[in-house]
Amino acid sequence: MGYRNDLLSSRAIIKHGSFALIPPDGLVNNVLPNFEGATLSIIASPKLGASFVEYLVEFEPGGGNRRGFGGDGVETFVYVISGELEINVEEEIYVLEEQGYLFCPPSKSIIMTNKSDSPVKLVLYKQRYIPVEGVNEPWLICDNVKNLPVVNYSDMEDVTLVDFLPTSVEFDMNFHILTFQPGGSHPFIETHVQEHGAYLLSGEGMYNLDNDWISVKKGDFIWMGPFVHQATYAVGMDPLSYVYSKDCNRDPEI
Ligand code: UGY
Ligand code: MN
Repeated sequence: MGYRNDLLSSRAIIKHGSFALIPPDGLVNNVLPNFEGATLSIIASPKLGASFVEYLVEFEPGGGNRRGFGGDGVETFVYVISGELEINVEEEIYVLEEQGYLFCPPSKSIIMTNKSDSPVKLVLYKQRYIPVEGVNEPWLICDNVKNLPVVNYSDMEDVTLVDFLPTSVEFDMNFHILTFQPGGSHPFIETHVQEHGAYLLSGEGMYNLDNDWISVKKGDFIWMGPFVHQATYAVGMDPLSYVYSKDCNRDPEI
């Protein structure tokens, strides 16, 4: 990297407990036990105010986590941005290609290995599962976004939505992809109890976060905390698209 060649500046905005915009250029590598051959950044954690932990991970060929990630009440989710990843859950083997994903229920852990000869880049996520009396544990889901239905979002043709997990009450989280054609926007500014961890897969937009309009683009990560204002206009030439988490199906504790 070497010496700086300009004034130090950043588009990052960190508002603990409210929202955060984390562009890729400020990310540093976090070394974690059991992750080998990995370049990894923690992009959301309870220290920020999030109730989950999210990571951007690149495993080089031969890299992985062979000790097991998640389990003991912690559910996990993997989305492959590029490359190919092998995941073992107990005796089963799952091979995730680009846009492949896997949700692992809280009683099981995942073993991740890059058996290919190119790097694999993924979004990794974990959250403590909230059990409910009389409701069964969720089940493992592994699929590829290419197989999922794409539906119009809120009766608009220039905004589309993909849901990754069943809307069934066993699941207390979901992942989705929202895509806005240039000029497309949310129909209103949302304010809701659920949190999001959103990784921008393509395009550019003006995003309203806590009622400030902020430029965002491909490669950025946005954490949206409970009740924070949120909505976007897509700008530029390419569709604005992001893969994001959302907690669901649970009555808050009092
Ligand atoms: O699902 C959502 O709440 C989504 N519409 N939020 C967002 O895009 N910020
Ligand atoms: Mn939302």
